[in-house]
Amino acid sequence: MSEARFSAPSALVDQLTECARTRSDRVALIAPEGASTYADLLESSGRVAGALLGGQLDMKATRVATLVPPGSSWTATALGVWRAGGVLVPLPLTAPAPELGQVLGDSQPEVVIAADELVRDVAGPASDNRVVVRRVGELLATEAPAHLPVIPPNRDALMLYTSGTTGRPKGVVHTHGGLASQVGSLHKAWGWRKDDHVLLVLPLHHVHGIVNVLVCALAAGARCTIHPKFESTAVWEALANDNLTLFMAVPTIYARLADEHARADAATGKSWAAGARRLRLHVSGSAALPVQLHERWEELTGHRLLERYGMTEIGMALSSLVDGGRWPGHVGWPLPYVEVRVTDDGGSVLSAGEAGELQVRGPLLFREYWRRPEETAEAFTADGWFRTGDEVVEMSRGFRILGRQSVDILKSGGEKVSALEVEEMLRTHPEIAECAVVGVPDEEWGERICAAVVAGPGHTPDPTALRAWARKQLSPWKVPREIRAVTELPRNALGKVVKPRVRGLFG
Ligand code: MLC
Ligand code: AMP
Repeated sequence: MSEARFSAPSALVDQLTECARTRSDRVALIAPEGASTYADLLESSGRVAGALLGGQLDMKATRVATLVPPGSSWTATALGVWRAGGVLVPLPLTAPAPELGQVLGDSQPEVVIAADELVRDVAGPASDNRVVVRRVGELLATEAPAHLPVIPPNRDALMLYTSGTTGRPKGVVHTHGGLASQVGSLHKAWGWRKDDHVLLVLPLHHVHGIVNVLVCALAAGARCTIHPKFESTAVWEALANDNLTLFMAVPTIYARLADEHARADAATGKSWAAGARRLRLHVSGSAALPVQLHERWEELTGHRLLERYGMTEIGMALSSLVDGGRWPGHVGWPLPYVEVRVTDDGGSVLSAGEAGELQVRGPLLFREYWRRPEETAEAFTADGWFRTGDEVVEMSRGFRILGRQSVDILKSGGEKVSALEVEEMLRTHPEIAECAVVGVPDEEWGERICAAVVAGPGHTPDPTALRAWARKQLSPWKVPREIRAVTELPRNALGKVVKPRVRGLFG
């Protein structure tokens, strides 16, 4: 059940810079700012590194937060942070001020780099947390230094915030060596090559967009076209006209694309589908892909989606095969350098065909939850396996993901949401006495976040006003799409809220 062949990792930043040097005059990125070659990227990231170092020799894992839209500036900034020896903390672009403040307060960066148009969004949270804001344009105009530090593989590189079953989102810390292993694993499994051309439409605050798409492309010497925000028509046009070879997205995006295709006139639809057919691989992940959608995509484009399973803490763990071996409802087998096992509640290892928790081991894994030693320790078994919290079963056609062990971890449009975090926030509203947040199966979003609320004495909360209020506190994907006032929450004999019954309140 495992494949653990592995050679010692190099630092991700070395892979990226070495590859960029050999591919210097080739186009690396096609972004809203224009096309840039690998030489341009080395030059611009050197400038960012120089500006961040400001005469120091090495940032020595100082955190650098960024609020920059996907594009060549984002890429130069990320590579610049890594070349200077810093740790990249990419902030979600649409997070409201309180969430930006939480991440800045927890990660304690020295600086937040913001795009000109986003400086205003982060100014308040940054000043509350005494973090300096610098404009990306100013960094890109600095002179690149003659020497940059040597970065060891065990140096922290990337911190991504993820929701869990307890408390506020945690910072997941990946090292340069771990990320190099993630990239090496996907290069090997999916046959990345320098003539690949991938389309990026995903946000750059997750492993999916950062590692699987952008960094894998750059470390292969390939080309990445960047759409800073997903728009279905623009994606179809790119599939039809941009000579792409790879496309990767979450199921919600495939569903939206299929719907857009259904709305198009016959000639347009035909040219879109013909373009999509020419790619070598279409990949889906980050959430369960409904079998019906898998089949719909195949009918439309002739491609069986390659499904893979991953997690912020581990990168990618399971994947269907590039050459055959793709079955609807199955996410394939362990990727290179990944060991997996399935255990029961008591920790005994189960055999193929038996359902239990997926546990993962390997050099790709995160190093720690930032400054949370207890939660880090709890996430691993005594013998060093990471507990994913996902129920799986190994079948002859690959692994099947059966669902989360916790009812409080939800996935909406590929974004993870903690029901407890949303409940905690809703309870701070003066008109709400109690509430329960659940994920309701939904064709477009996978799960739709819904909240049942019990009003405090003398109050009649208005769901529309509540949603508007929640939008100011929470990232858009955490805001309940439906809020229903109830007189009481369904509870069991012990007084505990019964979430499946709450789910039943929503159609
Ligand atoms: C946006 N909205 C969402 C949402 N994203 N609501 C629920 N869930 C989401 N994920 C809200 C908007 O705020 C808006 O609210 C309404 O939905 C419509 O907005 P939109 O403009 O149509 O949505 P859009 O911005 O296009 O976003 C949809 C999306 C995006 C699917 C493109 O959510 C997305 O990029 N998801 C991918 C996330 C991802 O990369 N996950 C990987 C995690 S890593 P209103 O109120 O105004 O109507 C991981 C590991 C692994 O999981 O295995 O990969
Ligand atoms: P995140 O923590 O945002 O990285 O989300 C990781 C979670 O997404 C996993 O623990 C799974 O529950 C879910 N997930 C990722 N890929 C898949 C997939 N292909 N099928 C089903 N669930 C998935």
